[in-house]
Amino acid sequence: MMKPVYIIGHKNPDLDSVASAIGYQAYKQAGGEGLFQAAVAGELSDEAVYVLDALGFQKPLWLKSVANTVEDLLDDQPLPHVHPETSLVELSRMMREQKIKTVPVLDQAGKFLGLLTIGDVALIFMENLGDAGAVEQSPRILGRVLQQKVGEIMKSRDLVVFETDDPVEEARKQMLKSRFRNYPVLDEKNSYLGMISRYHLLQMKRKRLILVDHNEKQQAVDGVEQAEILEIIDHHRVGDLQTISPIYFHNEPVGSTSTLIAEKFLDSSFTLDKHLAGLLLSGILSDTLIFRSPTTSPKDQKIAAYLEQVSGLNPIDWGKQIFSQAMQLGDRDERELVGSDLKEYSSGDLLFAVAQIEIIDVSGLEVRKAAFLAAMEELCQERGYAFMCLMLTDILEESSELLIAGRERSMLDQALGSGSGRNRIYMPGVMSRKKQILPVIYDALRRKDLLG
Ligand SMILES: [Mn+2]
Repeated sequence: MMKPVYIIGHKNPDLDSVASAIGYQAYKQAGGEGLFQAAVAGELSDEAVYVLDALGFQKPLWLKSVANTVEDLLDDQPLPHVHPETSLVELSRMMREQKIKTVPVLDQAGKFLGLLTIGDVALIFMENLGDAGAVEQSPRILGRVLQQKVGEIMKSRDLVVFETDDPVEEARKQMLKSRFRNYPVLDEKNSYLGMISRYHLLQMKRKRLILVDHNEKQQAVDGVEQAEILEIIDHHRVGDLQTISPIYFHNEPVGSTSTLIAEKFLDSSFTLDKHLAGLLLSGILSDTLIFRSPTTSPKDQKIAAYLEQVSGLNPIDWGKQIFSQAMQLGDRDERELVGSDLKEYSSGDLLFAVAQIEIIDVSGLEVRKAAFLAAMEELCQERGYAFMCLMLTDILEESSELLIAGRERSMLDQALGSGSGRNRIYMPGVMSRKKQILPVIYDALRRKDLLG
């Protein structure tokens, strides 16, 4: 049971973060350095679902948390087990030869039925011999005892059993309270996976991660502080994650992480297949808003031309198709839409969020703006954002309208707009959250700090 390295993007996974996770899994796997598994930290965006489906990809594994769980305590090799019809003679031999003190009893399908400890076995002998009084009786009694089957004497009640996704902290408390020597670990289908003991707490192997398309703790999968980060590949500002050892950290101001992943294939001898080329191209088109975003770099253009060749997809046509068909605006309420591409940020104790909706024509959203603002106020209340803003970005017109909410929204209004006190700011030429909005917010926060 080898545990994979998870390659995972940010929460509220967008197309670029999903494409780069899948792409980097293929790249690492081609390198043959071990087992890698693309994962996502939340429900996929409509756009990502649409593109994965169109290009024939499975949805990556959804990891709800990477906090330490009982799974991380298990040895790679599970210890031996017995079946209910195993005799006590066989069981005793096994315990002696393998030097084990607790043996699980499983049915033919590997489901857990109970267990036997060396103490249980000793007790059975002692109880049977107990009142015999006469030593000469003992061989006969022993013979009878040894004929018994494991199924008749195993313990199947009052056991402390763990499931793979139980938090380690919880397991630790239980172990200290109950003080058994060993504890069976089962999956949700009651299949036996191994045995853990207090010794395993010291040997715990944390979950291993490669982060793509983000590097801020606030945006990372829950429990990231307990995991081991092996690499980061990103194109955002450098945030606040800390690592214990030096790691491979590739951060470059290009339009998408998919660009960086595709470049790795280009620089290697690995072949990039047609579908994956299409997926990485989609990641670039999505993040650069079909090359219109000011984040677009010459490298994005160059890599996209290469991916166009391999995939046979025309970037402009395919890009428009992604943006026009992907977002299911009609089916979703305002709260869902605001949350679908929302990123949280922190500065000192202050928490805020910037969400974005990018579409071909935003005029259809006019009637929903009041409802968007109400949903945003609600989110600020619930999650403790000092303020939040929603960018309604019109890809063809190359502009955004910003809706702003929260108790400190006047700060945002002053930083971004005229300070007119309105909660809507029209910004021609603004399309990029990270390049045109975030720096302005951080700058305003910094000045506010300086002035006290
Ligand atoms: Mn990205």
